Amino acid sequence: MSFPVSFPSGNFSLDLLHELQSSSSWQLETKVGMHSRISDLFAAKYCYQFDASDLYGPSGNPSEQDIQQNSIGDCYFVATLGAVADQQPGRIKNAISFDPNTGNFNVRMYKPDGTAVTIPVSQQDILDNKSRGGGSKLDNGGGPIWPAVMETAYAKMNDGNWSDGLAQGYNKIGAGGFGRDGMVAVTGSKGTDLVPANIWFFPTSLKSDILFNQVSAALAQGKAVTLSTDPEQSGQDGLVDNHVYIVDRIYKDASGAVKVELRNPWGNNINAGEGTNWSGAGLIVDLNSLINTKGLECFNVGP
Ligand SMILES: [Ca+2]
Ligand SMILES: [Ca+2]
Ligand SMILES: [Ca+2]
Repeated sequence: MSFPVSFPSGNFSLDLLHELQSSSSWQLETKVGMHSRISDLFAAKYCYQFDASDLYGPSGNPSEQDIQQNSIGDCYFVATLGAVADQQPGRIKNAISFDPNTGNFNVRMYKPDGTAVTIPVSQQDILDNKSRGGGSKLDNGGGPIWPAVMETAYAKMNDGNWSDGLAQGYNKIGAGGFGRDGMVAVTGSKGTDLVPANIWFFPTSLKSDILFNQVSAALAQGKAVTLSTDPEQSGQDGLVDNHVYIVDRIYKDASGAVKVELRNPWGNNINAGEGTNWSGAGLIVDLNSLINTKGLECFNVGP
């Protein structure tokens, strides 16, 4: 739950009022001054717009449904966040801690070489992320803040000077990337890319079967999986080009065709083009078709 700045409950103000009623004007001035200083102290220590109770939804766990990418071009990062949230929620929860003494969320994140760093995300940083139309639902009417906290930490990790704002970091992460770039930032491992072009010597149906076995095994083992797209070389596959999706499921239909159930990190498929314009986030695509059009760049399987 999000509340505007709130104050500790109790009869603090009422008691003070009674005292003030029996004070001389000199005493009054002193006591009002003290009250104001004490209030400042309380405000500094206890009253934050965001705290640990705002991180997750009612389930107490992060979910892919908390992701809604808007104005920052980091689909590869927020799709990875969603995939990790659903498969390994503990990884997200362990990465974020709230410090009630500073109001900061401290985030463990990983550089491209896998080195762990801890990034402080302030109250103001979260509002800044919201105003930029970030990857949480905070800027879409409200929602759990963990994606905004993680995305802000990622921008800060990519910004050389926090004191002049985070434009540099947001521009860098918004310039695009691969699923593996998001995966290393969140988990410390780039994971494994499964690239159909690397098994070119097999016919499509065999490639499809190989990928089916690898991806279904990964999901069954609780690993996070994303899918990156390329512009098709022929036809249309229903997926936004140069985009990264969360892989929710892979299965064979009654005819044996391999289907992939994806979730768009936009939180919808509005203006997706290719005949897939609807308000829902999910969509199901045919893996053979993705391979034939060359619209499937790769799957990325996390640790
Ligand atoms: Ca958003
Ligand atoms: Ca900066
Ligand atoms: Ca496409």
